Amino acid sequence: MGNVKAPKSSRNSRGTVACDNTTMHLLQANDFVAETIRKRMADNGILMINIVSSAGSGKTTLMQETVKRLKDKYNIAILVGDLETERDADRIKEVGGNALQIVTGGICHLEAQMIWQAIEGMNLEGVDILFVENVGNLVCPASFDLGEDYRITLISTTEGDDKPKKYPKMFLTSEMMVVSKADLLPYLPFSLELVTKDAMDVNPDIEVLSLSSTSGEGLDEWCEWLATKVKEKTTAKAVS
Ligand SMILES: Nc1nc2c(ncn2[C@@H]2O[C@H](COP(=O)(O)OP(=O)(O)OP(=O)(O)O)[C@@H](O)[C@H]2O)c(=O)[nH]1
Ligand SMILES: [Mg+2]
Repeated sequence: MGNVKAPKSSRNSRGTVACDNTTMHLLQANDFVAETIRKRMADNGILMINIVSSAGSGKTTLMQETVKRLKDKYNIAILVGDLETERDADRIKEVGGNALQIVTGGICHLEAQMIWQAIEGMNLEGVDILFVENVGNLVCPASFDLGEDYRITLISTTEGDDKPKKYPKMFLTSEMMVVSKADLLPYLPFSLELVTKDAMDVNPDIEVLSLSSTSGEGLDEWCEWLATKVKEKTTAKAVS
């Protein structure tokens, strides 16, 4: 296999592949749809980002701030997953964002099939970035590839700095860890150094960025990172 990584659904923190069972077959079906989505995004040059975290880590607030800062530069579409209510999509629309709510009706994660159904009903013409705000849950969404280019895990300073080693699959399958609510760092026993070390022990390739949607610190770096990735995606489409 060389450097080829196992699909995200079957990766675990011990570097082995999960055994063959019914759940694995379901995950393989998910991976098939995810690859179809990935190809569609590549054909359209759309950067797709899956935002995952525990409930309340600041995903929707970050989406709102991202829309406010980048809506004149990029065409951004956002799919938002929640068990119930359209509240998050409404919050994003309030700041001028193009958002569509996926109500999972009790399911604790988004699956590739849900994304496929949602994008069937969307006009993706001219879209530069498709964000998916996953259901707030640090466990189940780790197993479901949605066809994204990047999976980004938010961990807020209020959750405690011990999460990467307690919920390793999420950090193992993410390309970036965003430490959110950085404005609260002076008031909390949260070590940026420790959370970074633990996340890199789990996944040595993970990028780390700390930011606050409230104070604005780190948001320039966040927007610059997005701009770099949009450019890479557009260039990849141009040469394909
Ligand atoms: N101090 C501080 N509070 C924040 C920040 N970002 C979000 N919050 C607050 O944290 C709470 C949860 O934020 P949301 O953006 O709704 O979190 P979420 O991850 O989308 O939540 P779910 O969708 O329910 O999982 C809200 O009260 C926000 O105002 C931040 O950077 N600093
Ligand atoms: Mg939310």
